[in-house]
Amino acid sequence: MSRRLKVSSAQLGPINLADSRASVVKRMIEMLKEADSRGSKFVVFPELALTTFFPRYWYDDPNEVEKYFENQMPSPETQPLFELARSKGIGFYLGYAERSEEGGKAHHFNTSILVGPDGRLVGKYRKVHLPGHDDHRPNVPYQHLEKKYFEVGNLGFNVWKMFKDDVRIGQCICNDRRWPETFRVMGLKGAEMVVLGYNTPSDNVYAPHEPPYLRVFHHMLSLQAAAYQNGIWVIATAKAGKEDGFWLHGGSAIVAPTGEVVAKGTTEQDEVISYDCDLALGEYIRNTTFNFAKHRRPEHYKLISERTGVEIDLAN
Ligand code: CDV
Repeated sequence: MSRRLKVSSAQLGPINLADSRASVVKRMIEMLKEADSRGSKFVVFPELALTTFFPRYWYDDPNEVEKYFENQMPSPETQPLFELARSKGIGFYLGYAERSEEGGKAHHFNTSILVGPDGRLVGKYRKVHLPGHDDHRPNVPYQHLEKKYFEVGNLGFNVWKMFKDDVRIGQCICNDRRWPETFRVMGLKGAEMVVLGYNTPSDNVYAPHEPPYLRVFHHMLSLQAAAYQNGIWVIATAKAGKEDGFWLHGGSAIVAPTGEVVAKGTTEQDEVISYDCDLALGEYIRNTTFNFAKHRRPEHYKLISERTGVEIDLAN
């Protein structure tokens, strides 16, 4: 019997500041129903899916930013989504801003979770690669303050088994997808599929000469390279469109282990794309070109885990 998993990526269009969580969850529920009508068993929602992409805004008062964070998951507003998914036997990935109390202290993370088809929490991830800055730069059209509002994730990159076929699924968030190390760690842990959500501005405020088409090209390049180089399925879901005038690109995609794009969003609105993934497809890649056990040479990769930034280090 072949192992297959029908997945859907449920892209969200813009969420403006005035939009309530309840209204967003309503939209997510409609997309979950659409995914169910197509026979999907797994739905991937975006990064920070419940609110606008708030790290673009500077808040002087730290208490003001607390309104974007969830103290528990499921929260009262997301409970209907969890209930519907469980009643339909659908698992999902959800990104949100997490506030947790640990060691008597409040912590803030950019988090995603995997929820099983029985409604139970399977696994949690806290974003490792936080882009942007933590200082105030009022002279740019928008800021990117993930380094101010979130701590670096402390759970590492993990892989969990899900669904009746024990599909090995890893998760990461947005900027993580640009770093090959993210996927290689999960590849080494036996991932067959990696899922992620993202919020990516269409313009690069710190390099304004970069055109929007290049932003989408680099996004796709990262997904396709990661899929092929690890022989895994990659599902990536955007929050897209103009949030109070700030433009996030779409391009939600399902990428096969061959590196080929098998489904891609065509809008910057709420949109579901689906594909029936053959989990055996990556095996030949993982057994030949990227047979890690046979061909990797970690003795020559040490610098990757020892050095963060470039130090000019010439051999002549
Ligand atoms: N949410 C993100 O991590 N966004 C980044 C932007 C800032 C480049 C990304 O890598 O898409």
